[in-house]
Amino acid sequence: MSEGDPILKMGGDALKWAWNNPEEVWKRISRVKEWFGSRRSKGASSDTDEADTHVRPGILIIGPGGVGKTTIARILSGDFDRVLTDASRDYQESLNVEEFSLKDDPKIGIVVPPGQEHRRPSTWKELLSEIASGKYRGIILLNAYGYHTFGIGYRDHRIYLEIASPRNRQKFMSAYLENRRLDELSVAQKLAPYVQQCQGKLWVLTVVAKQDLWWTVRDQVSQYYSHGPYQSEMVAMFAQHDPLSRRHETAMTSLVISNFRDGEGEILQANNAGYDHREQVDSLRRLFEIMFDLMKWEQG
Ligand SMILES: Nc1nc2c(ncn2[C@@H]2O[C@H](COP(=O)(O)OP(=O)(O)O)[C@@H](O)[C@H]2O)c(=O)[nH]1
Ligand SMILES: [Mg+2]
Repeated sequence: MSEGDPILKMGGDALKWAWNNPEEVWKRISRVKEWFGSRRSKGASSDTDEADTHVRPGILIIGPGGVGKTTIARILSGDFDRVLTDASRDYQESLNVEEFSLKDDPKIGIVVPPGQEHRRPSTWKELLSEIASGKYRGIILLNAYGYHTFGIGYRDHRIYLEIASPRNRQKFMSAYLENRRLDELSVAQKLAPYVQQCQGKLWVLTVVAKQDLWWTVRDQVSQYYSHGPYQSEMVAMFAQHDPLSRRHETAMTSLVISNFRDGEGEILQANNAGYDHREQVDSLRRLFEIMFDLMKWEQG
């Protein structure tokens, strides 16, 4: 692919790396695909799965709305073309549970429930009880340090209307980010009892996406997820369980490099200067390495 490629010019999406390194990507993807396609380790499987002809989910991707769930699901199912071509489109809230079948095995899927608060009760209930019953081998818990994309103009947002006047974009952003980080915590809290109930082997991978938007405060972010309130939630989630049957990892990454805009296209925060293509490549590489590690642990 030359630099003049029209898809690359659509802008915003630095999965150019994937585009420019197809061999390396496919090597990695095929290992991940193999893993998704393998049977779960003993103890986590159930007999009914054998006869199940429906999409059999292996990995659950969960998190608040707008954090990047659909994007990471596409990357993990090898759907780079769609990630590239969709980058220029407006954000679409996912209304239903999305199932991404890995390209050549329709029986294996990645399940992505919608994240918006008002959509949670109906779609999450079943998924949560499936976690407890051991249907998933792993959960990707997606966060974005509060940078949750939303679909309306920021001045119409409930959080904007709640801040004391004089209101402005900056005040909105700090209130919004704080509020959304609390929502990330509430997702982890909600998940905890079901993860505790699950009898078999189960890994949880915390992915903190949108690194390109919080790169300048990365020490703070890393502190927040590895020592702060988020970590306390994770400790609670894994309490009272045989450490051999649980594993938690954290990966910080940028799935896409793009400005943070509201639903009307206004830039609320530019992606951080100093975060470039190379940082993103490294972050995606680390994400894949962690996944290979989890794969080995699962089979061990
Ligand atoms: N800047 C930036 N934007 C991202 C990143 N990951 C996803 N996005 C964007 O965030 C928006 C929401 O992503 P999506 O995958 O639809 O979120 P979902 O609601 O959790 O499924 C989309 O416009 C993505 O392009 C990232 O790492 N950095
Ligand atoms: Mg989605």
